[in-house]
Amino acid sequence: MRTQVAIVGSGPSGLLLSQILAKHGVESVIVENRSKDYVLARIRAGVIEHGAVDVLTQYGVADRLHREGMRHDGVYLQWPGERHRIDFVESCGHSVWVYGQTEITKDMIEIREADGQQIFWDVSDTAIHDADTDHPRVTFVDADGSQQSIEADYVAGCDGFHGVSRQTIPESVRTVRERVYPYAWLGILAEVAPSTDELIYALHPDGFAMHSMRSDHVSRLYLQVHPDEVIESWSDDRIWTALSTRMAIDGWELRSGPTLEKSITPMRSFVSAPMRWGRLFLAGDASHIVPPTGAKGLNLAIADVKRLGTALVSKINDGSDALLDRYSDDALERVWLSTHFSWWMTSMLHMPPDTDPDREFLLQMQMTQLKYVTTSTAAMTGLAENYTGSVLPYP
Ligand code: RFL
Ligand code: PHB
Repeated sequence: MRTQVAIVGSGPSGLLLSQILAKHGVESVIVENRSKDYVLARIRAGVIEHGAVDVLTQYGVADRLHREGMRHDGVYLQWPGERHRIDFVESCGHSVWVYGQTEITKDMIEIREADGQQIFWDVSDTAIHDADTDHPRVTFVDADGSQQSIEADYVAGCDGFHGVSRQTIPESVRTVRERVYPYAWLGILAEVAPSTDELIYALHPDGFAMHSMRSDHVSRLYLQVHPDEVIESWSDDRIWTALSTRMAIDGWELRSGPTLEKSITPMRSFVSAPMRWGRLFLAGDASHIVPPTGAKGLNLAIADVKRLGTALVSKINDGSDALLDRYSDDALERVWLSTHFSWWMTSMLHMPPDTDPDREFLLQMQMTQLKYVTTSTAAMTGLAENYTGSVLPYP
């Protein structure tokens, strides 16, 4: 079969790209190696920058986000005995929205399918061929076991960190910059009303803890754990006790409830550049990963895809190469800004391992940073403009 843009991956990046292209009359086909049910159930991000909300709104996929999402005008930073609020609106004039990535994905799949988008679910053996020529191809085995081939003008690699797109780019062309953190996040989704009006990020001698939410009756919470921990050794009781201890503050109580999901995620910063090789363009987690502490992963994916979609439309509809040629360099500017912010937030809020020879020094740096960022107007503004994604304009 033939299409204008072959999209590998039906996560937020691939779905949004197909939506942007369709709005400008450009045809695409998506191939996804998981089942639709699996993609619809995957639980991930929850915080959306105002600029990302604007992009989703502009492309007609944010109606439910505007009805059900929660606008947050600030965030709490905490350490034992103290909880401080950073007011985003006062500091930088912007807010963020709390609305699950699971819901964004669901909304986009519904809209794309209603629009007639071709999505191959449950494929295997995806491979990208001849991306450095004028005739790239994506081959795969479909859900029925038939071999398929898509000839396209361009290929968009939107297949996340473990996908095949990035690996298609020869090692000799790619530069990887990476940091693997000596801790992981244990996350739970729980059927209980949030115990807070805004997100809490807490540093505690037992490790980091954080309280987020999905709705007025579903909470999302995280604990710093050792990267080798297995979820089986964390009973609900153990998790709630750890959360209550690490987030304890006088006059406040953490409500607990049945867990709907729990999992452990390793943490890394990873950037592979360039984001283009010939007619193959990478977007989102396929090209870069950030630790979740700054809530940047999904937002970076949305910013990449807005930029890539606009550039592809400009080339395909108007014959202009200018935006496509600048895509990688321009996208990487925001990638590095968010990589820095996520690394900074992560370093400020997680307990260094007992084995770190610099542990006592690092702890002192963390407390100094936390006190500074919660008292200096300039430092608060820095956090607020990075957290809300307002340092750089959206493309
Ligand atoms: P995704 O979502 O990984 O989607 C890639 C899709 O490609 C498919 N795929 C393939 N398809 C075909 N052939 C192959 N060979 C394929 N290999 C893979 C996959 O099945 C999948 O459907 O990447 P995308 O679209 O770039 O989106 C990125 C975001 O999902 C990610 O950055 C965020 O979830 C990160 N993240 C957060 N980001 C935020 O902005 N705010 C947050 O609050 C936030 N919290 C989080 C997070 C990620 C987390 N985890 C589990 C990694 C919290 C957690 C716990
Ligand atoms: C979430 O709601 O899942 C979430 C919120 C903020 C983060 C990371 C994850 O920094």
